[in-house]
Amino acid sequence: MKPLYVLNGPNLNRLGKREPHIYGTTTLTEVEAICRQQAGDRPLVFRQTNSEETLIDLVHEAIDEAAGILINPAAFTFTSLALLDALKMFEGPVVEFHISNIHKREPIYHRSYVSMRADAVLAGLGSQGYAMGITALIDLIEKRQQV
Ligand code: CA2
Repeated sequence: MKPLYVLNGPNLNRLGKREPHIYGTTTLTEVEAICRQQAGDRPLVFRQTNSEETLIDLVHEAIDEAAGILINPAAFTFTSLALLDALKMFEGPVVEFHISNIHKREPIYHRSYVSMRADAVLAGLGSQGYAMGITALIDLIEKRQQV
């Protein structure tokens, strides 16, 4: 079975340690455990990087390896056409995930390039919401297999 890829962008390695009023107190290590538990028997690759280049390289790796991608691109959501281009090369389902509700925030957080490729977007469910992101991704993968 091909793995699910869960990719996390810049600063998310600090999750649970700063701005708990926005991002909560759950750490990224705990998020990984949540994702693995929700994925059940499905293999899962979980990565975080602060580098745009590395994030694009990870999407390239997923193009060859992954059944689907759940991505929290963090600030690259709003800036990276290169990330959008890489995601467009991926043929499986893509779920865009944000811990906070980006649409409730300042206007600079409202235009997501990644949403132009994502099959589904989840925002505002907190870190525990990664579990729902995994369920949504598996659902999208299974629906494609039925076609
Ligand atoms: O809500 C999200 O998941 C975001 O993708 C997080 C990004 C932010 O740029 C997006 O607008 C929404 C940034 C996360 C900043 O990382 C922190 C991690 C821990 C504590 C404070 C900030």
